[in-house]
Amino acid sequence: MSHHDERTFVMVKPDGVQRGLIGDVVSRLEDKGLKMVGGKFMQIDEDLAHEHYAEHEDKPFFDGLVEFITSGPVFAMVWEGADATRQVRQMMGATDAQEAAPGTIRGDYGNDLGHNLIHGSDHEDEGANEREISLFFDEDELVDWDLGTSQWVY
Ligand code: RTP
Ligand code: MG
Repeated sequence: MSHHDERTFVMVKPDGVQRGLIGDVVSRLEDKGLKMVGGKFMQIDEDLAHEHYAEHEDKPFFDGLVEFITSGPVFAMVWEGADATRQVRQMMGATDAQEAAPGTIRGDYGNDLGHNLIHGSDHEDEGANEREISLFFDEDELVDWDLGTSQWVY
């Protein structure tokens, strides 16, 4: 990881998995030049959902949010690149998919506020990226590799 690079946590939510959009989301991040350094297809249990969304515990939508995020498998990922957290948030678009700009992932594919396809660490919440990465991944599940050194692709 070069000194200006940052890692961020990204997840295709159950609605995105069910609609077959894992590949599209991955493609967009690859096309942007970000680098995947971790990924796993998994089922989030109640405990992990509560921990991941702890900041929303007191909100009226919390129970529905936990129910949704545990309702089917997700694809959890770690992506690396310059300013990766902010870049991914920009590509995701607004939380409410109906308000998200065309060209953003939520704007192009998302249905509504609750079902918005993708999660990305909050860039305004200092350390959220590292916190979420360690919640979902062990250090040995992350791969340090260099996009620029393949001898097979040129
Ligand atoms: P996320 O954490 O899932 O990436 O989304 P976000 O940062 O854009 O939005 P956040 O404020 O963190 O909210 C987390 C998720 O809760 C659902 N939500 N429902 N019913 C409501 O008023 C409401 N507000 C938020 C959304 O699914 C949002 O992604
Ligand atoms: Mg959030």
